[in-house]
Amino acid sequence: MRRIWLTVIVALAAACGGGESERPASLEVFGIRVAGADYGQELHLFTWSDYLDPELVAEFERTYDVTVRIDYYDTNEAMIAKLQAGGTGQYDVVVASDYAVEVLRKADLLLPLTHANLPNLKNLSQRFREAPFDPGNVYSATYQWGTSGLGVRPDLADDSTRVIDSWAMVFDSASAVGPFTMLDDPRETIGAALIYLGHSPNSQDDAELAEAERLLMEQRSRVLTYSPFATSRDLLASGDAVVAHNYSGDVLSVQEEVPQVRFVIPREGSIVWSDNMAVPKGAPDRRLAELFINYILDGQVGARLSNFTRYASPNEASVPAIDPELLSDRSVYPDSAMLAKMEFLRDVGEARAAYDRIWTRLRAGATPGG
Ligand code: N2P
Repeated sequence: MRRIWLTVIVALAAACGGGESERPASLEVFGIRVAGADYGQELHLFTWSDYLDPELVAEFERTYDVTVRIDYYDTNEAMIAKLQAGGTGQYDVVVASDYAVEVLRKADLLLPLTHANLPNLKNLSQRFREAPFDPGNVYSATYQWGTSGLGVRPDLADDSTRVIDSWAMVFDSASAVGPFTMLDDPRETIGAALIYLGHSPNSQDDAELAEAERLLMEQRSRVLTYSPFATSRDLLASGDAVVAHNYSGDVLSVQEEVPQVRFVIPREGSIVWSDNMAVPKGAPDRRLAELFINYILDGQVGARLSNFTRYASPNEASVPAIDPELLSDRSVYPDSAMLAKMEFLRDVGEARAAYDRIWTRLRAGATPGG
């Protein structure tokens, strides 16, 4: 029996006659009491695609008698650009990666979270309550976390014994095992090159960035395509790509269809990231935004979310209900030795322009005529 339904207290039935809404005057669920009059009809969410179980959306809609409208993006840069171009007033909740929270906060595009409306914040594990990009969850609450690495099809490799846990499979032509894709994402792909060269993916050093650019330019003619994570996932599933630079969960989700797929965290290190829920300045419905954030932070809901996305949960209260196979998968939950070799992306401040220039030069020549 679901505890949440037992704790639903419907204080008053909705006014009958003329009222079209079935919303109760007040309800208490997921640890928070709210008056039906305190929030509107629609939640506008801006997030990565394939990142939210439709059943959770339906449950949230039913519980609060609202409609959820979702817009999707493929990279933090696309999301930031949209919010900077006046998109803040369009969304109640935006999901942003660690360094992107920093960028949005510095651009003054976020509202502080009302902690009194978020009792489930306590469920976040300590490392996500004190994350360096937003200590104390002043502006953000973690949604999911994961790593970036290489999805591999050993079954299709030229020689499966040459499949290794190294970025060399994409950066060193002699170590290639088949066609490969790179993420169409500046921080991820420049970051991977920096890591392979032994540098930090947050480097602000001109010489290191120039070295990374040379490596990427040299690699370019061998890249099957620079693609968003969803396309990379599909190319790995179809076998067009034998190696795909991608995020952990989007690689693991291919296993349902193609059990041979593996996610490799390269031995040189890689990027660990978190995605976080935040409320943009100008959000049409801040109260509803916080109801949604609190809902996602519920222990049961968080477990269902991870079981759907195949990403790691930041929610300690979710652990007992997470699929044990997922929980014991070291490519989903890296051990401390692996985590020690991984770095979170940070806002690189002034060096943002240098990353942009490298990316523009790289991508300008990426496709014939492009
Ligand atoms: C979308 C997951 C993208 C997460 N399926 C990247 N931070």
